[in-house]
Amino acid sequence: MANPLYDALFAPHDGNATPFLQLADGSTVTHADFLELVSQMANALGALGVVPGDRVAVHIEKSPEALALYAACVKSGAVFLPLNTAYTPIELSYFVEDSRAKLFLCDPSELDAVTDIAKVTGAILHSLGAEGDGSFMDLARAQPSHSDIAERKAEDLAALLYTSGTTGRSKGAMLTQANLLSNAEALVDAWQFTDRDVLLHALPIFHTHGLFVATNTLLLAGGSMIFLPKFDLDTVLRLMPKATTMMGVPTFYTRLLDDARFTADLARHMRLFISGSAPLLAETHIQFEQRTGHRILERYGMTETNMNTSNPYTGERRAGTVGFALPGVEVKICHPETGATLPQGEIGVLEVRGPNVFKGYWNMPEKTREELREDGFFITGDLALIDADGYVQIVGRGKDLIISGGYNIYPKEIELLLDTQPGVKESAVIGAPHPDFGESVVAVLVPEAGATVDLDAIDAAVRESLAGFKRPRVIEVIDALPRNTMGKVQKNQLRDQYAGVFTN
Ligand code: MCA
Ligand code: AMP
Repeated sequence: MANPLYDALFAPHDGNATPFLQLADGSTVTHADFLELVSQMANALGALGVVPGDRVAVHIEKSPEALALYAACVKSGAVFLPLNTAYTPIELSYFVEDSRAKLFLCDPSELDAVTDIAKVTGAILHSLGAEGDGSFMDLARAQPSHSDIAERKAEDLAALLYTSGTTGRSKGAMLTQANLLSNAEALVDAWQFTDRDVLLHALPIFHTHGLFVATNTLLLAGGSMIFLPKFDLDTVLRLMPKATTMMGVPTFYTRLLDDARFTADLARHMRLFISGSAPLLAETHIQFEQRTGHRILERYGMTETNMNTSNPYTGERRAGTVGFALPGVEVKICHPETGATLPQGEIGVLEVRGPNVFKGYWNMPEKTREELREDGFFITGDLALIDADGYVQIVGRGKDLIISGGYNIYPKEIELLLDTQPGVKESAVIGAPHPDFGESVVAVLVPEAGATVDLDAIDAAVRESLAGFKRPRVIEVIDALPRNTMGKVQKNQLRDQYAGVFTN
């Protein structure tokens, strides 16, 4: 019997009384404790009729139990489908329905709000709370603490992660066991993780960054994590002296730099700071080095591909670049229309191929064909160049995407909602530079002739439908959207016009 991901990440720690998770209150979860809970949860999944290949959708707060659930899915062959805790019930219904999840686990506090979703989709509904409470935990605790490891092949699905799309409809990226394992192996090697490492983990665990890049890498290396519910500056500053490494989005680093308590002394014993999910400003990189003596290591990835490139561990970590392709991964810069490979130094669309690249979009064969070439190259939609020394620079996005504090926001989803609001003729949503989040959302509305738009009502409608991080922080009302001769909205013009709304 084989289950490559479980065998590599989890099985080696079975029964070991070594520390795995150090919690904010000072308590520790050992590998043995963790894996015992994983077995109980795997048995609970079995008791609910979950079989290999079934999707388990989870909308639960970060906790050791939530992480154990990921491991339990791997162990029992289920496909783990984590969902952003900020999603509203309206957003959740799409994911549970589209994935045809067998089981939907929610926070105990939202049971009432999501009962209908389970009814309509036929998913079994259980709860799991951040304090280890909830009906699924009751079921798990009543189970034996040994469970079988489901047989899985390298190409079998381990996770389904939804990523928003330019049409406003999210796509489920199908990630195989081999995708996740090959990337964890590459990262342990590239960033020299060992069992002596302690990772300061303040990222959410419903995205690639906090779930796979952080957790899988540390599990494979045998290290431990200071596992925090969220990025809370005071807690991060308090616990940093116990860590050796940290992974974060650029907002983590700008928030640290904005606080005078973050000093070279506090970061003295740290081995490595890693940044990704959004561009790290060269200015942040430089300030960080001036303050601490550490050069942040920036890397680049996507939900569909895990990590693609990284600055070197030894060698120059170059500000404004995302380094070189990871071992086993190929990157090339292509012409946006023809797909032809461009000469070194030219800007084009970055394409990537390797064992890290996903299997395709769930139930969207056409989308898959559009973005994943027959020869295995995935079209990222990021605009990039490769400099004379081989460093990849992400210079922009060919896709209409806003990245706010590391969360991706597709304007189309917000525009579709705004366009249906009373008095609104049309809308355009853009990102503008934001001092804390890197970028934040601006909505530009055009009213129907003679109508006045009720901005408070619009804000309320957005809050009801969409996760808070997608909410436009500024709404501007104008007479007409700028268009080119073809009638296409000129978002670049709007971006220039509103570039200073958050910074001036
Ligand atoms: C929270 N809020 C936000 C964001 N986060 N608004 C805009 N952008 C955000 N990112 C809003 C909430 O809606 C709320 O608004 C208010 O801020 C306070 O919420 P809270 O949760 O307390 O915020 P926070 O703790 O300050 O969170 C900011 C954060 C967090 C720490 C930057 O967003 C975060 O942990 N981001 C990491 C995202 C991440 O892991 N990305 C990886 C994606 P209101 O008051 O109106 O209710 S994976 C990926 O991209 C690829 C694969 C890769 O390369 O890694
Ligand atoms: P996601 O869809 O959440 O996986 O986000 C992936 C996108 O985040 C990529 O396509 C890039 O646009 C962006 N991204 C991730 N890491 C970086 C980085 N280091 N620099 C610039 N953009 C990045």
